[in-house]
Amino acid sequence: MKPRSVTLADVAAAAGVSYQTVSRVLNHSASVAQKTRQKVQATMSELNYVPNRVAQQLAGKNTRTLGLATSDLALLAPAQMASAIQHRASALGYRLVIAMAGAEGADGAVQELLAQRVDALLINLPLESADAVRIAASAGETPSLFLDVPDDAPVPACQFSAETGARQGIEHLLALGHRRIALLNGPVSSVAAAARRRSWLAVLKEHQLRPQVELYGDWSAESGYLALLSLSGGELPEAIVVANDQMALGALRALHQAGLSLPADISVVGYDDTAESAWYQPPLTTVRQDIRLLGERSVDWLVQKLSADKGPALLLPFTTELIVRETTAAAKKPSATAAKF
Ligand code: IPT
Repeated sequence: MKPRSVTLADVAAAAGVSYQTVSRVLNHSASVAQKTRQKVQATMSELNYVPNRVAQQLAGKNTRTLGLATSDLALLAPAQMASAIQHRASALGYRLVIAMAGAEGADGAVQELLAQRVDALLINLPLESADAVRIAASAGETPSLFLDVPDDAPVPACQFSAETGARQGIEHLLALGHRRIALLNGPVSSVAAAARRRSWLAVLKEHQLRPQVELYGDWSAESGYLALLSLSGGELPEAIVVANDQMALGALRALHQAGLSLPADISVVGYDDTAESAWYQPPLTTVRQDIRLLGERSVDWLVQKLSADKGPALLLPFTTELIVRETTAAAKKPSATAAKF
């Protein structure tokens, strides 16, 4: 016979507290004294008590579940964001349900999460303002926080200023004396990629410069590698500013294969500073978005919104930081730089 599973009432009896107290501990209520909480938790683990989340959900209005609709988790930045969000959510007693946007796009992913009765939504998908507004409306009462929308989108958003970030990368190259600068842009479908490109072009214009060449990739290392191969035979730029570190990784590989050494022959600056970027060869100079911090703050904001009568203040854009490592150096004297790729 299957042994009877341990119930909440069993825990209450063994810990010598009421049923309600055990329930409050499970729901992370602040009204339980520290000592009582510890006693209840110790009893739960002694008895191997496994809370029945489904029953809890059916009994209450809240499911203590957050939903994350995200870009493809095969990409490092969204994956590291999801990791930070999941850690923070569990620390605050929330479960996380993830939906990657597939063929159904953002709307499908959000509907899938709403069907699982999530309390609130995080949306890390590149969305134009009008799409974000439509999705926020389709979520009805469920609070939503957007992580990849234009700066002026009229929805709650938590993100880095693409304008400042892109400026930091390219101004670093200009300050080192580089003038013949190539852009390796992200995909045209990305709002953030478009914003980074706009900012690079604006900075170049301020210096009466234009990009030597514009290349496009899809954020992956392979696309960065292939984009650089298309330069083959042309005049080598002095520097390349890249819309993310993964594409920079592929670019580094192509440059290495062409027999060029960094930063002596060419400078490269990336964008993101995902955890791997310090381990590239050479270690990558890049613009850091503290993705972990952003993920944590996003969860905090939503949880605060769920628990307070008055919503928390709107989040201001986060600031990026230039991290100078070993892929950038001062421009050479003009005569030495007109090498072919
Ligand atoms: C953006 C990253 O910078 C880029 O590397 C790529 O992973 C992209 O996400 C995927 O959508 S960060 C985003 C919050 C603007």
